[in-house]
Amino acid sequence: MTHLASKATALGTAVLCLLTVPAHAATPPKPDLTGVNGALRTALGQGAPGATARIDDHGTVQQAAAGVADRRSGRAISNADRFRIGSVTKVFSAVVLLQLADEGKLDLDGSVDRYLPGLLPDRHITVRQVMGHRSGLYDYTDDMFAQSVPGFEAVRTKVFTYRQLVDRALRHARTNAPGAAYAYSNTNFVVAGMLIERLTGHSVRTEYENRVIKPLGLSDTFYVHPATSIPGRHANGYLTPDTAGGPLVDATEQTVSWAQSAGALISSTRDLDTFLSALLRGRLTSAAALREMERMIPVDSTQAYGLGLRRRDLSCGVSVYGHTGAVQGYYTYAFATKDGRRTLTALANTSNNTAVHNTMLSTLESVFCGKAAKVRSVVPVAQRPEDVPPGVVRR
Ligand code: REX
Repeated sequence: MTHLASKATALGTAVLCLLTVPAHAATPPKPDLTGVNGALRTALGQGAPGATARIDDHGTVQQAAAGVADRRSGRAISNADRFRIGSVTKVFSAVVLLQLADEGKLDLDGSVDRYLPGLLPDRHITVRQVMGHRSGLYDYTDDMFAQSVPGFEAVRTKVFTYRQLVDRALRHARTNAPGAAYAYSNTNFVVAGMLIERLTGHSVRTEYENRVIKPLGLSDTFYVHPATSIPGRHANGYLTPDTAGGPLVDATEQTVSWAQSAGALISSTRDLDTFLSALLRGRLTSAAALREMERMIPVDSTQAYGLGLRRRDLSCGVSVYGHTGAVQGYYTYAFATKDGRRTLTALANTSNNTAVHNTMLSTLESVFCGKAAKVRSVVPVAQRPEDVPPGVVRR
């Protein structure tokens, strides 16, 4: 064999190795910041006033931002702006519950009825089923926000008790028998908030602060319910109306009482990167509790759900862990590699806009699959996963 031929064979073997090593076992390719910037600009073209992304890759931070935080003043949006994180709140609630399990105060396989007697009609519903959206409890936000703008304006300044929210859910038939199927429902994480308050004797605010916010030094993270303002520098949020071409509604000021422990936290891209990395690196719970959180039930061909934690399987074979969030005016994307060493938090300051949502999801491809990302074009409505009720984007 000539020298050249042996080199060619070695190269061939190397290429073959690269192709056969399972992608999840390999280090993900370098983040593609050009792809991220392109996605943010596309989101602007699709109606988002502003969009940002912050990547922390083994301690190296890269940031991108496009558009405005405030349409009236025209102030540019940046990664220093705070915003409403919607369902990323569920990860915080799950962490508190898992810490309580670590302390021996909560049995994940115990019945909710054991801790909150008489709350739910079915005594067989377990804590684990609630945290994994397998309880069958109807999502009261489905009818609350059937009409996006009127639904929002009807609750913008309302203050609900947890029980009122659960009662709204119980007016509807359950979606499945306990444990029988995955069906995403905010009701589950309202029950989670009730469990936290019952087991600790404190508000969820106190528990988020003492167990997560203070220990990690998350200085942009707040639970202010039922106050309606975001403290300090923040991005305004703009709800897209259901009627095409209608004016955006500034939804920044609201109690978010309709979500509470299912979605009312305020944070920043930096704090969410720090939070997810700490969680996945085992700094917030025992290793055993983290494993429970990461035990996933498939949602569809590209997603799975654990306990308050989503997994998304990307086009290059890399899987990422975190959560999406959607409250009026804000789409949030907070995901990390399983080892917590690379994190992405992205934000668009609009919601109820499927095109913007799909574009923002493509930032995950750019960040975790790099230039090789096969960015999927806008998913036709008919192909949307089962856990997305009509009009509510919740992937
Ligand atoms: C509420 C309606 C959607 C939003 C919702 N939000 O369930 C929770 C959440 C808190 O963040 N879930 C996300 C409204 C999706 C998740 O878990 O990933 N939509 C809007 C409508 C639709 O009103 N008619 O888009 O602003």
